Amino acid sequence: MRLDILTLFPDLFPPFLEESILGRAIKKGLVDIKLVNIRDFAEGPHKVTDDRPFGGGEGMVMKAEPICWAVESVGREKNKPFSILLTPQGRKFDQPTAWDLSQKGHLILICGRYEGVDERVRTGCVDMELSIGDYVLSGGELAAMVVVDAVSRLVPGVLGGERSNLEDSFQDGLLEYPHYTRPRVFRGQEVPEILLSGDHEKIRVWRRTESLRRTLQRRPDLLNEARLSEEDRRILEKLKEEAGKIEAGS
Ligand code: 6GU
Repeated sequence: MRLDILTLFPDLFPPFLEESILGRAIKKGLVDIKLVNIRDFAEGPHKVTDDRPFGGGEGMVMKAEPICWAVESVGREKNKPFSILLTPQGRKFDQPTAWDLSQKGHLILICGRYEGVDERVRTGCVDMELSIGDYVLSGGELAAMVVVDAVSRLVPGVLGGERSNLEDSFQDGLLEYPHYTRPRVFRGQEVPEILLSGDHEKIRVWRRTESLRRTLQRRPDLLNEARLSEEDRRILEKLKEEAGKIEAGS
Protein backbone atom coordinates (compact mmCIF):
# COMPACT_ATOMS: atom_id res chain seq x y z
CA MET A 1 0.00 0.00 0.00
CA ARG A 2 1.17 3.48 -0.78
CA LEU A 3 0.51 6.50 1.44
CA ASP A 4 1.41 10.09 0.63
CA ILE A 5 1.20 12.56 3.48
CA LEU A 6 0.79 16.19 2.46
CA THR A 7 1.78 18.55 5.25
CA LEU A 8 3.47 21.82 6.11
CA PHE A 9 5.39 19.98 8.85
CA PRO A 10 6.97 16.84 7.33
CA ASP A 11 9.63 16.73 10.07
CA LEU A 12 6.98 15.66 12.58
CA PHE A 13 6.65 12.23 10.97
CA PRO A 14 9.95 10.28 10.60
CA PRO A 15 10.47 9.16 14.22
CA PHE A 16 6.92 7.89 14.34
CA LEU A 17 7.24 6.07 11.01
CA GLU A 18 10.55 4.41 11.89
CA GLU A 19 9.45 2.62 15.04
CA SER A 20 7.99 -0.76 15.78
CA ILE A 21 5.36 -2.37 13.58
CA LEU A 22 5.15 0.49 11.12
CA GLY A 23 8.92 0.77 10.79
CA ARG A 24 9.15 -2.93 9.99
CA ALA A 25 6.28 -2.75 7.49
CA ILE A 26 8.08 0.04 5.65
CA LYS A 27 11.41 -1.82 5.67
CA LYS A 28 9.68 -4.92 4.29
CA GLY A 29 8.14 -2.80 1.53
CA LEU A 30 4.56 -3.60 2.58
CA VAL A 31 3.75 0.08 3.04
CA ASP A 32 5.44 2.85 1.13
CA ILE A 33 5.07 6.24 2.78
CA LYS A 34 6.11 9.52 1.19
CA LEU A 35 6.13 12.92 2.84
CA VAL A 36 5.20 15.83 0.62
CA ASN A 37 5.79 19.37 1.81
CA ILE A 38 2.87 21.51 0.68
CA ARG A 39 5.19 24.53 0.77
CA ASP A 40 7.11 23.09 -2.20
CA PHE A 41 4.01 23.77 -4.28
CA ALA A 42 3.54 27.37 -3.18
CA GLU A 43 4.36 30.20 -5.54
CA GLY A 44 6.49 33.31 -5.20
CA PRO A 45 9.72 34.04 -3.41
CA HIS A 46 8.04 33.63 -0.02
CA LYS A 47 6.25 30.36 -0.82
CA VAL A 48 3.09 31.55 0.86
CA THR A 49 0.66 28.75 1.77
CA ASP A 50 -2.02 30.71 3.61
CA ASP A 51 -3.82 34.02 3.33
CA ARG A 52 -6.42 36.16 5.06
CA PRO A 53 -10.05 35.05 4.78
CA PHE A 54 -12.35 36.73 2.25
CA GLY A 55 -15.08 38.44 4.24
CA GLY A 56 -12.69 39.27 7.06
CA GLY A 57 -12.20 37.75 10.48
CA GLU A 58 -9.54 36.18 12.63
CA GLY A 59 -6.98 33.60 11.55
CA MET A 60 -5.60 32.51 8.23
CA VAL A 61 -6.88 30.12 5.58
CA MET A 62 -4.75 27.57 3.74
CA LYS A 63 -4.69 28.41 0.05
CA ALA A 64 -6.24 25.98 -2.42
CA GLU A 65 -3.60 25.99 -5.16
CA PRO A 66 -0.57 24.56 -3.30
CA ILE A 67 -2.68 21.76 -1.81
CA CYS A 68 -4.39 20.77 -5.05
CA TRP A 69 -1.13 20.95 -7.00
CA ALA A 70 0.52 18.75 -4.39
CA VAL A 71 -2.35 16.25 -4.68
CA GLU A 72 -2.07 16.23 -8.46
CA SER A 73 1.71 15.80 -8.35
CA VAL A 74 1.23 12.56 -6.44
CA GLY A 75 -1.57 11.04 -8.46
CA ARG A 76 -0.49 10.92 -12.06
CA GLU A 77 -0.55 7.17 -12.56
CA LYS A 78 -3.42 5.00 -13.84
CA ASN A 79 -4.94 4.04 -10.51
CA LYS A 80 -6.07 7.34 -9.09
CA PRO A 81 -5.18 7.64 -5.42
CA PHE A 82 -7.95 8.21 -2.87
CA SER A 83 -7.45 11.59 -1.22
CA ILE A 84 -8.48 12.39 2.33
CA LEU A 85 -8.56 15.74 4.08
CA LEU A 86 -8.01 15.54 7.83
CA THR A 87 -10.29 18.04 9.49
CA PRO A 88 -12.42 18.19 12.64
CA GLN A 89 -15.39 18.65 10.29
CA GLY A 90 -14.92 15.24 8.70
CA ARG A 91 -16.73 12.00 9.30
CA LYS A 92 -15.50 10.24 12.43
CA PHE A 93 -12.71 7.73 11.78
CA ASP A 94 -13.42 4.22 13.08
CA GLN A 95 -12.29 0.62 12.53
CA PRO A 96 -14.66 -0.15 9.63
CA THR A 97 -13.34 2.97 7.87
CA ALA A 98 -9.75 1.84 8.54
CA TRP A 99 -10.65 -1.48 6.97
CA ASP A 100 -12.14 0.18 3.86
CA LEU A 101 -9.10 2.40 3.46
CA SER A 102 -6.69 -0.53 3.80
CA GLN A 103 -8.24 -1.93 0.59
CA LYS A 104 -7.52 1.20 -1.42
CA GLY A 105 -3.94 0.64 -2.53
CA HIS A 106 -2.96 4.31 -2.59
CA LEU A 107 -4.06 7.05 -0.19
CA ILE A 108 -3.24 10.73 0.01
CA LEU A 109 -3.60 12.24 3.48
CA ILE A 110 -3.85 16.02 3.53
CA CYS A 111 -3.09 17.67 6.85
CA GLY A 112 -5.11 20.83 7.23
CA ARG A 113 -4.51 23.39 9.90
CA TYR A 114 -7.26 23.93 12.37
CA GLU A 115 -8.31 27.44 11.35
CA GLY A 116 -9.26 26.29 7.94
CA VAL A 117 -8.63 25.23 4.40
CA ASP A 118 -10.06 27.00 1.36
CA GLU A 119 -13.40 25.35 0.56
CA ARG A 120 -12.28 24.66 -3.03
CA VAL A 121 -9.89 22.02 -1.72
CA ARG A 122 -12.83 20.00 -0.39
CA THR A 123 -14.92 20.45 -3.46
CA GLY A 124 -12.11 20.13 -6.00
CA CYS A 125 -9.47 17.62 -4.94
CA VAL A 126 -10.66 15.60 -1.96
CA ASP A 127 -12.59 12.30 -1.92
CA MET A 128 -13.30 12.12 1.80
CA GLU A 129 -12.95 14.21 4.96
CA LEU A 130 -12.00 12.50 8.21
CA SER A 131 -11.87 13.57 11.86
CA ILE A 132 -10.38 11.41 14.61
CA GLY A 133 -12.74 12.59 17.35
CA ASP A 134 -14.59 15.45 18.93
CA TYR A 135 -11.74 17.62 20.15
CA VAL A 136 -9.59 20.27 18.55
CA LEU A 137 -6.02 19.67 17.34
CA SER A 138 -3.86 22.46 15.96
CA GLY A 139 -3.38 20.59 12.71
CA GLY A 140 -4.17 17.35 10.91
CA GLU A 141 -0.69 15.83 11.43
CA LEU A 142 -1.50 13.81 14.55
CA ALA A 143 -4.73 12.68 12.93
CA ALA A 144 -2.80 11.55 9.84
CA MET A 145 -0.49 9.49 12.06
CA VAL A 146 -3.53 7.86 13.66
CA VAL A 147 -4.94 6.95 10.26
CA VAL A 148 -1.57 5.71 8.93
CA ASP A 149 -1.12 3.48 11.97
CA ALA A 150 -4.63 2.03 12.05
CA VAL A 151 -4.71 1.41 8.28
CA SER A 152 -1.17 -0.02 7.94
CA ARG A 153 -1.87 -2.66 10.58
CA LEU A 154 -4.59 -4.06 8.32
CA VAL A 155 -2.37 -4.46 5.27
CA PRO A 156 -1.71 -8.20 4.77
CA GLY A 157 1.66 -9.24 6.21
CA VAL A 158 2.17 -6.20 8.42
CA LEU A 159 1.22 -7.92 11.67
CA GLY A 160 3.23 -11.07 10.86
CA GLY A 161 3.97 -12.93 14.08
CA GLU A 162 2.07 -10.41 16.17
CA ARG A 163 -1.46 -11.01 17.33
CA SER A 164 -3.61 -11.41 14.29
CA ASN A 165 -5.65 -8.35 13.52
CA LEU A 166 -8.80 -10.47 13.58
CA GLU A 167 -8.30 -10.76 17.31
CA ASP A 168 -7.91 -7.03 17.79
CA SER A 169 -10.27 -4.96 19.82
CA PHE A 170 -13.00 -3.51 17.60
CA GLN A 171 -12.50 -6.01 14.82
CA ASP A 172 -15.69 -7.70 15.97
CA GLY A 173 -16.92 -4.54 17.65
CA LEU A 174 -16.06 -5.41 21.27
CA LEU A 175 -13.48 -4.16 23.75
CA GLU A 176 -10.59 -6.48 24.58
CA TYR A 177 -10.52 -8.82 27.58
CA PRO A 178 -7.92 -8.13 30.33
CA HIS A 179 -4.37 -9.37 29.68
CA TYR A 180 -1.85 -10.71 32.20
CA THR A 181 1.78 -11.82 32.11
CA ARG A 182 4.32 -12.73 34.79
CA PRO A 183 4.54 -12.40 37.75
CA ARG A 184 1.51 -14.33 39.00
CA VAL A 185 1.15 -11.95 41.94
CA PHE A 186 1.88 -8.24 41.65
CA ARG A 187 1.35 -6.05 44.73
CA GLY A 188 -1.07 -8.55 46.14
CA GLN A 189 -3.12 -8.80 42.94
CA GLU A 190 -3.36 -12.29 41.51
CA VAL A 191 -3.78 -13.43 37.95
CA PRO A 192 -7.25 -15.03 37.55
CA GLU A 193 -6.92 -18.72 38.34
CA ILE A 194 -8.59 -19.83 35.13
CA LEU A 195 -5.79 -18.41 32.98
CA LEU A 196 -3.34 -20.75 34.71
CA SER A 197 -5.60 -23.79 34.33
CA GLY A 198 -4.46 -24.83 30.85
CA ASP A 199 -8.11 -25.48 29.94
CA HIS A 200 -8.34 -23.71 26.58
CA GLU A 201 -12.10 -23.90 26.28
CA LYS A 202 -12.64 -22.41 29.75
CA ILE A 203 -10.11 -19.70 28.97
CA ARG A 204 -11.86 -18.88 25.72
CA VAL A 205 -15.24 -18.53 27.46
CA TRP A 206 -13.70 -16.45 30.28
CA ARG A 207 -12.07 -14.07 27.80
CA ARG A 208 -15.21 -13.69 25.77
CA THR A 209 -17.22 -13.04 28.95
CA GLU A 210 -14.76 -10.38 30.15
CA SER A 211 -14.74 -8.80 26.72
CA LEU A 212 -18.54 -8.57 26.78
CA ARG A 213 -18.54 -7.36 30.42
CA ARG A 214 -16.11 -4.56 29.59
CA THR A 215 -18.07 -3.51 26.57
CA LEU A 216 -21.34 -3.54 28.52
CA GLN A 217 -19.83 -1.46 31.34
CA ARG A 218 -17.77 1.01 29.36
CA ARG A 219 -19.16 1.19 25.83
CA PRO A 220 -22.69 -0.23 25.75
CA ASP A 221 -23.22 1.74 22.52
CA LEU A 222 -20.86 -0.70 20.74
CA LEU A 223 -23.13 -3.66 21.46
CA ASN A 224 -25.71 -2.43 18.97
CA GLU A 225 -23.25 -2.81 16.10
CA ALA A 226 -21.16 -5.74 17.40
CA ARG A 227 -21.14 -9.15 15.73
CA LEU A 228 -22.63 -11.33 18.46
CA SER A 229 -23.10 -15.10 18.42
CA GLU A 230 -25.88 -16.97 20.23
CA GLU A 231 -23.35 -17.76 22.96
CA ASP A 232 -22.48 -14.06 23.26
CA ARG A 233 -26.16 -13.19 23.72
CA ARG A 234 -26.57 -15.76 26.48
CA ILE A 235 -23.46 -14.43 28.26
CA LEU A 236 -24.74 -10.87 27.93
CA GLU A 237 -28.10 -11.82 29.44
CA LYS A 238 -26.28 -13.29 32.45
CA LEU A 239 -24.08 -10.22 32.81
CA LYS A 240 -27.09 -7.95 32.71
CA GLU A 241 -28.85 -10.08 35.33
CA GLU A 242 -25.77 -9.88 37.56
CA ALA A 243 -25.60 -6.13 37.11
CA GLY A 244 -29.31 -5.86 37.94
CA LYS A 245 -28.82 -7.83 41.16
CA ILE A 246 -25.90 -5.70 42.24
CA GLU A 247 -27.92 -2.57 41.58
CA ALA A 248 -30.95 -3.91 43.50
CA GLY A 249 -28.73 -4.98 46.42
CA SER A 250 -26.96 -1.66 46.86
CL1 6GU B 1 -8.50 15.46 11.52
N1 6GU B 1 -7.85 17.78 12.58
C1 6GU B 1 -7.85 18.68 13.57
N2 6GU B 1 -7.23 19.84 13.39
N3 6GU B 1 -8.44 18.48 14.74
C2 6GU B 1 -9.04 17.31 14.90
C3 6GU B 1 -9.08 16.30 13.91
C4 6GU B 1 -8.46 16.59 12.74
N4 6GU B 1 -9.76 15.26 14.39
C5 6GU B 1 -10.13 15.60 15.61
N5 6GU B 1 -9.71 16.84 15.93
